[in-house]
Amino acid sequence: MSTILVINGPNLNLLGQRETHIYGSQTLEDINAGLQTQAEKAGLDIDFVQSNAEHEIVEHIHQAGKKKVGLIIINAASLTHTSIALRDALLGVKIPFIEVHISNVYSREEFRKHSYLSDIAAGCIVGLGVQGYELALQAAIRQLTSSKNQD
Ligand code: CA2
Repeated sequence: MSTILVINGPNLNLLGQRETHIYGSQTLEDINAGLQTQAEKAGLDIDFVQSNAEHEIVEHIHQAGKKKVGLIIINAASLTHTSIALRDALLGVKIPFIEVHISNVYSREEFRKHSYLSDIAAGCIVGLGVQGYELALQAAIRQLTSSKNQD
C-alpha cells in the first residue's frame, strides 16, 4: 500500500499559538490528527514531518524516494519562496506533490507571490485556511485509489 507524506516547513510548529488572525487557531497536532483519521477511513497510510531546517526537509524528501511514498503534500512555508534545494529534491524523487498554503499568498507581500514549487506541483491549494490540507488529502486519496493508478 502506498503512503502519503505530509511535510510542513519552518515555523508551522507554531500554528495555533501565534498569528492566529492569519493562520487560524488549530495546532499542527490538531491538523495532523484530522488528516490521520481521513487517511485511515480511505485505507491509506500517512506520515507527518515538520522541520525548521531546509536540509532536513531535503533529507525527508530523499527518504520518501526510497520508501513507498505515492504522493507528498507540502507546505514549505517560507522555503516556498527561496529554496531551489527543495525544488531540486522534489524533481529528483519524481513523487507527485500537492503544494498547500494556509493563507492567500497572492494577497500578501510581493515576495510571497513567487513559488519555486508551483510549476512542478501536481496541484496547489492556497488561501482556504487549514482546510487546504484536508482538500489536498482528498485529492491525494482519489489519485492513489483510482483504478487506473493501481500497480
Ligand atoms: O500560508 C501559508 O501556509 C504559508 O506557507 C505560511 C508561511 C509563509 O512564509 C508563506 O508565505 C505562506 C509562514 C509560516 C509561519 O507560520 C507561523 C504560524 C504561527 C505563528 C507564526 C508563524
